[in-house]
Amino acid sequence: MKKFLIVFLIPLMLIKFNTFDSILIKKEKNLNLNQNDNIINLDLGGDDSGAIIDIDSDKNADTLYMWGDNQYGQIGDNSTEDKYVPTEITPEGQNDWGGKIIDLDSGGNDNGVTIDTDLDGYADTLYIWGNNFSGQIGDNSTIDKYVPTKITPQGQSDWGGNIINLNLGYYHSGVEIDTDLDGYADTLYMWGSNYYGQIGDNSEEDKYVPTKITPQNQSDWGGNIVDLSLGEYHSGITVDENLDGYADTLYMWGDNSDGQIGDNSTEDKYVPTEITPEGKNDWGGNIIDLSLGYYHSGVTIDTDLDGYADILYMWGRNNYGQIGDNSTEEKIIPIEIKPVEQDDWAGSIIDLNLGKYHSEWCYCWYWFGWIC
Ligand SMILES: [Ca+2]
Ligand SMILES: [Ca+2]
Ligand SMILES: [Ca+2]
Ligand SMILES: [Ca+2]
Repeated sequence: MKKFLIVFLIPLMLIKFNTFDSILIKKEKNLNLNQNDNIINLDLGGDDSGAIIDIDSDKNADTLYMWGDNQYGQIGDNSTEDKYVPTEITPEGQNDWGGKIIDLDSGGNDNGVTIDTDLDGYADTLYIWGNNFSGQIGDNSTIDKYVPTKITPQGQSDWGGNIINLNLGYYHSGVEIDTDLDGYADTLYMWGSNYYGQIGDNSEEDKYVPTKITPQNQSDWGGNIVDLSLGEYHSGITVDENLDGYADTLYMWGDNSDGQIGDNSTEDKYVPTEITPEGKNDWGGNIIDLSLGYYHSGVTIDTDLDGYADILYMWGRNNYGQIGDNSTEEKIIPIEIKPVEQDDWAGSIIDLNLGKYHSEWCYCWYWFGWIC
């Protein structure tokens, strides 16, 4: 019998959906939820919250509710007044989203949704709103947006393919696009704060519009993009180079002040830089999960190729012992982490989720005790 293990590094901030459900059901009156309505996704970012709901019970989300802090217009209701109950949000002048809501993602003080307008099952349209201090909305300005604002690459009316994944960081943003419509992302756009090179375009100028990113001297990623993760000021992506459906290659870039890039240095990286464990040319298996914390990073690896991760590597800031190597010294290259006095995890690692040390502690207490 295979035993499964869920690894939570830094606190218990990944809370099961049924916890969210019960909280939301208490707000049933405000949400107008019917018995058959399904909560498809819930995302918490900054001090605001959002849920996407399937009202017409076709198993696809169609309705967005937002509530909480609205200082930067991140609720999207064309105001900056905090909302104390879930408030339905649509694009300006529209009664609905013009399609199915595929994904909701929360950045620091901005929020975004991807929409499938032609109902082929894939998102094709992106809206973002809220704080735009570093151009993280991507509308070629730094003016906060109080309503959902449609975003496309500069000079383009669409994304040239399907939006596979939206990832909003605190001050920078990214989307993965499937341009050849094979179901796998192949193209990465990033925008927003670039102070540490976290956009990856070999500059440190903020980007106010989505900017296509590839590894240096390459015109593409050499495979399918599997996962994008954004830390506070650093970025990482996993790529499936041999096209077997599993990521095998990791690129990291941006802030490296604590070694969170993992290239055995503390120099910021302005272009995607391939990372492997010390003394190795590859990860010795498939990369199952990539997660970037505030100033640290981690991946899980499936070494016996059964589809489940069995090894954990971590690196970066370690001032609170967040690396887990029984020290508080930063690690500038990926090192393998095991439980105390064990040779392995005695099971498969199902999920890896690194904390953003201030904010996600806060969420934890918010949900358990409404203390924040
Ligand atoms: Ca579509
Ligand atoms: Ca593709
Ligand atoms: Ca692969
Ligand atoms: Ca395995």
